[in-house]
Amino acid sequence: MKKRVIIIGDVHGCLKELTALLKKTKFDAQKDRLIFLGDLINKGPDSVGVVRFVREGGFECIIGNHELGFLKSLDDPRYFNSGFKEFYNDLGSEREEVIKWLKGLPLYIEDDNFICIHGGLEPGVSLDKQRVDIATRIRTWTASSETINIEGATPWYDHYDGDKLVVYGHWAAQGLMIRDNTIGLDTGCVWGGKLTALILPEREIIQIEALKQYVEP
Ligand SMILES: [Mn+2]
Repeated sequence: MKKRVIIIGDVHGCLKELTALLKKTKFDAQKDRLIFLGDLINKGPDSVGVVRFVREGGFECIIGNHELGFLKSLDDPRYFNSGFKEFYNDLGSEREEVIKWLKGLPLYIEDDNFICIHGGLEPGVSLDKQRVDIATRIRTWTASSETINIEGATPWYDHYDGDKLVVYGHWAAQGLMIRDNTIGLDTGCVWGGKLTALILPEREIIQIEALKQYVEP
């Protein structure tokens, strides 16, 4: 059995930072399990390179709202924005394979001791019933209206009382958020922040500073 589980927050095309971060963790593909929290693509300099690294390495990845949005935009031109167009064009000869791979990404990964999901868990909904549009985007939750992400509302994790550690990304404005049973790992690398890895079971945090600010928050 692999000894360490290394979980990486939102990469958004920051391949150089990813390479440096894995080096800093002393990642060993033979010994470590490597999991990505989704949002590999968009905003940053090398989305194709990041996807290639994860896909060709056979590493695990869950789907983020940016992968989901990209797949939706292929069916509905209204969502095919400049970022998605660039990624689509840059994929070149890999395009068909990558689209197939993205379509196969799971919404979550569940282990004996942890759950990985991009945004978070919709309160009151079991893991296997989580809705993809919500679980990839949720930050805050308002019980009465069933709406999500109203500013100032309660974070979804305030409603989570499970024993399994939930590891999520997506909330770069919040940054690294360590609680007893939830850990948020999106530290805004593409905004000039950091790229973060969590190592289980020790709960060790390892980070790399962004080389630059690629986009404005
Ligand atoms: Mn996201």
